[in-house]
Amino acid sequence: MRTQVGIIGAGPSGLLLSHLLHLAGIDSVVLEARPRAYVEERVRAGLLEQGSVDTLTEAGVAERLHRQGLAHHGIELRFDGVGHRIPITDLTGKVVTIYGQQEVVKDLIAARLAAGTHRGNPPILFEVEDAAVHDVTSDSPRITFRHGGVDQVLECDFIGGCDGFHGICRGAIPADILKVFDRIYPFAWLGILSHSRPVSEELIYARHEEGFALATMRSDTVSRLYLQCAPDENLDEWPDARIWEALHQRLGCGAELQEGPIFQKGVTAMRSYVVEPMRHGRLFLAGDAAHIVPPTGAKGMNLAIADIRVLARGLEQFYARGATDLLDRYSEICLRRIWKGQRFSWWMTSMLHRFDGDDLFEHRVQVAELDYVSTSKAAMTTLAENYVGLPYEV
Ligand code: RFL
Ligand code: PHB
Repeated sequence: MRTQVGIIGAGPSGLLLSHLLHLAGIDSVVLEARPRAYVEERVRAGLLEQGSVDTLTEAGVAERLHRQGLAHHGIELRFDGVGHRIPITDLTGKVVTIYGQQEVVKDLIAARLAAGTHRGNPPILFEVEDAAVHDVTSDSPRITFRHGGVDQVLECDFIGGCDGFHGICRGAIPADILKVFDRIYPFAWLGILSHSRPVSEELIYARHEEGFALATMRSDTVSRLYLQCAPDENLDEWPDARIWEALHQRLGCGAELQEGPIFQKGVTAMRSYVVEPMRHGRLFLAGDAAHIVPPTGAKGMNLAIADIRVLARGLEQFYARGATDLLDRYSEICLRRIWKGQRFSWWMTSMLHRFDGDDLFEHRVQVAELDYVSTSKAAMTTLAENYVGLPYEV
């Protein structure tokens, strides 16, 4: 097989890259390890920055997003049992939108499949095994893989390494070139989906002595709720009743926290991780393949979308007029935004979680910071402009 851009991974990064390239008349093939149903049902992020919504809208894949997404104009910070609203839209003129990541993925897969086979190539191959990248520092890199029991080679001009945190592309950059920045937090999030009315119209981020809690949603009838837990938390020790009890306690809620059937449960590790550079020869890493953030700032999928904007534009300029300047600056441009996203995610995480329960100094400083952020217009604006997303460079 031969294509212009070979892409590994059908998450938000790989699918959006493939779609934006298609709009620019550039061919690509996406190779995905999992079945289609699996990637379409994988429950993850839910909050889109205004710029992410604009990007998907301009790309023509946001019709359902505009119908079903929930626009939010503020968030609540709750500490010492009292809620404080941060009026995001009043402070920034922008909104954030709740729309499940798997819905974005479904919309992008539908758009790619609708485009059909091109020059004999399918837009996406699911259930690909043993993908490996070769000759990435030459002008003709290759991806080898197996599909349906048959060994295959995909020859291309460029490779999009969009295979997430556990993918293989990052490992193709030699260790003496790759710098790794890593911080692992001493806690995780237990997340659930339940058929119940959301606690409030807006998200509630709660700091509590027992640990952090977040009340978010997917629709008017589906709640998404998170609890800080141990990194090695055993879900068997969390029957539904214990989850509801902890949520009531940490959110400080009465009847407004409606209990309902829990239909999904999972534990997510919390980590800040970045590699530099994000490019090696003709291999470009994007999204979680190059960086992950703790979910407290809701930045993961949004940073992935921002990377892809730069990469797609760079490839467009290359194919239109042989220009490489944007591709050459890909890593540098993306990393400037990524590090600001890292800083914001780390800061939100530090302010809201229980680290060492016995450290009363830390406790007082956290509460002072929350108090400051919810009373100073300057501090609130800092939170709000990061939360809705900083302006794009490209
Ligand atoms: P993905 O989505 O992990 O997709 C990578 C794809 O590559 C495939 N793959 C391979 N395919 C072929 N061969 C191989 N060897 C392969 N290895 C892997 C995988 O099967 C997969 O399909 O990465 P991508 O596209 O970069 O997207 C990143 C986002 O998924 C991630 O940043 C967000 O989910 C993070 N995140 C959040 N981000 C937000 O912007 N807002 C949020 O509100 C938010 N909340 C969250 C989150 C992540 C969470 N979890 C579970 C990690 C909340 C949670 C709980
Ligand atoms: C979500 O809706 O899943 C969500 C929202 C905000 C966050 C993290 C997750 O900070």
